[in-house]
Amino acid sequence: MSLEERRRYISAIKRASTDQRFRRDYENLINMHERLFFEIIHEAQQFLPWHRWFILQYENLLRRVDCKVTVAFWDWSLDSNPWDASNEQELWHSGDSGFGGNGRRGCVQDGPFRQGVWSAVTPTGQKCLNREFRGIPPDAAAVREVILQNNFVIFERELRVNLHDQVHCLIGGTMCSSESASAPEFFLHHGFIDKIWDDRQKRTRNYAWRRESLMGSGGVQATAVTNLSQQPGGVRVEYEASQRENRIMSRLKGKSIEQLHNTKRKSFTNLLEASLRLFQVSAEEAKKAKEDEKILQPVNAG
Ligand SMILES: [Cu+2]
Repeated sequence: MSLEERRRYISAIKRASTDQRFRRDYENLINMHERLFFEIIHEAQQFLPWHRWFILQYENLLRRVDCKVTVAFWDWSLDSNPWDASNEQELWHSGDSGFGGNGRRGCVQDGPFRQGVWSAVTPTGQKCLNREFRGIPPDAAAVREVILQNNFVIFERELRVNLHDQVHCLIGGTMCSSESASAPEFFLHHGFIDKIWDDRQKRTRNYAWRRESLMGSGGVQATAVTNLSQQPGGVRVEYEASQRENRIMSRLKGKSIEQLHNTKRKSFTNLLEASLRLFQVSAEEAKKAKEDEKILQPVNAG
């Protein structure tokens, strides 16, 4: 996004979360995620379609504020220094086109969502937005390995546990809690998780979703959101790759999982116990995720 687009996106979030006209709907939406946190929305059965539906509800709300806004995504796999906030181009910059940076004693102290200027909505009241950056997210080669996974059950688990759960807790603070949806970066992270699912859907659709209602959706079927070009309400979604992504992908495309695994690259942070705990990953699933991680990590750590 250009800096101007980012400013516009941020001001739409701020208006949706503070303006009387939108505030009630915003609270209801954000708090729904907290209420359902320990239900099947974070299990294989509904994780991907539920969050795709949830992003769309959020986008629909933002579009009532500003009809030209769409939910953006943050590709954390492309940043060699993911927590950099030193210049305007960085997500975590303190200016009005950035999301602000790391918390100090928890609370975020700079940028448009800083303490005293903006509060996170939670079921128990308003709180400062918390962040506790730590570690290195999985890199582009690891993400590519996940996309190349032909077995849907393994793909879904890697995407959910190794990528999604993990990055929630690498950002830390609010994002590593059941109140995570109240952090504005929640939707940037989920936009990217959804894009990865879409990237695999473009490769193969070797999985049929069950006809079942998504929790709390008032009857929207999981199957109603699986095709990104035909979302509820006549919405068509396209994820646009950045130039950076295209550049990096031109080096990775055509490589097998095995070749990616053997490519010399930097390793990333191993699964945090905090993320396994938060998302209540079962002992059996955690064991498999740790096995998968050995394949996603490079054999030749640079
Ligand atoms: Cu969630």
